[in-house]
Amino acid sequence: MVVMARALITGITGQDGRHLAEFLHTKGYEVFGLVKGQNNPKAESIRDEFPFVQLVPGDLADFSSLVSALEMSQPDEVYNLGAISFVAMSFNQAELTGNITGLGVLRMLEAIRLVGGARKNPIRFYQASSSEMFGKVRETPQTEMTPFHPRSPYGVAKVFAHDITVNYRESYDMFACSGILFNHEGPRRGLEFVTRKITNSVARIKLGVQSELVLGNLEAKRDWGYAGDYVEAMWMMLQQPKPDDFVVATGKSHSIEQLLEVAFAAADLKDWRQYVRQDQRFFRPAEVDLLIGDATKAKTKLGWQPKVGFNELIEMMVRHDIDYETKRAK
Ligand code: F7E
Repeated sequence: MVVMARALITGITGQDGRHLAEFLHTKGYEVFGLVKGQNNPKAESIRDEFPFVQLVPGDLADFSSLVSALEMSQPDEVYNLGAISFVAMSFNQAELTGNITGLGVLRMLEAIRLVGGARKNPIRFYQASSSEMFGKVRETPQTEMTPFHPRSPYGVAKVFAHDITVNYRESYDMFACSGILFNHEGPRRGLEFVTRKITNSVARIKLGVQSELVLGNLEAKRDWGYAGDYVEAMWMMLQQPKPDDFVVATGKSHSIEQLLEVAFAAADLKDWRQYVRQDQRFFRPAEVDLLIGDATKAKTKLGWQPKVGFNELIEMMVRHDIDYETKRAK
């Protein structure tokens, strides 16, 4: 009898949770997704789009709910993708961000120690670490060895989460890995993030339902890759003989201005400057100016490679948003 591997994903309703659920399903996994709240509309959309996912109630703010979720799902692998993930929001809801994005990881590690301790095969744990931990960067490009200097409550919470994951690996010999993922995008990205905000606005401008696009800092540079490529790296990390941490990035950086250039051109709109206005409201109290990752370790040890390039990614998102907005207008 073939026994299917079992995976529990937190953050199943987010962009990465959806990509990972799909990916693990194609690999033959039984997929469980942690969903919080009562009558959660996002959980409903998971039921509709991914009927193979078994939803388990629980919240990263509630330790005993994590214990129950692990007992219910009996996972071989836990992917912790759940977080308050919007950097701008973390400045206004710093305590909540610390509690979910930071302490939530400690609760999950403790729950795994408690429930997984008695198992023959230890539960393997993946933590979604972030390039935001590098913040005011100490070196370029950034590697697994680059010191952290976070610039937001989100970044600070992710540093705690990263360090506690390393600490549990070293203290309790847990199979715990962190993927230090640089920005990763796609049509499933939330509209609050800059790539999707731009590609969706471009689509709406093209269709004549929006006239301007209001943004913050256009000079920031990010290493943007495709989310579908990045979830494969998460899975690869948990298939290694030993747990470790890996940077996942494309190695190429672009400014928001370059992003605007590519996005407007993808919809045959000339001169993005005539549509874009800057407003103080979208600037952050402290900014991360430049991120560019060196994924050599992931390439050599995991055999991971990004497949989708920057222009291809933005063009894919603009195409998707033109379709999406055309359907919405009908
Ligand atoms: O901002 C600038 C903004 O919100 C990118 C998350 O997934 O990646 C993401 O964090 C840049 C920043 O992503 C607007 O100031 C200008 O410099 O798309 P974002 P992020 O903050 O880089 C990392 C790896 C994560 O871990 C996070 O969870 O764009 N920017 N004008 C703007 N950003 C937004 N959102 N909206 C604007 O109007």
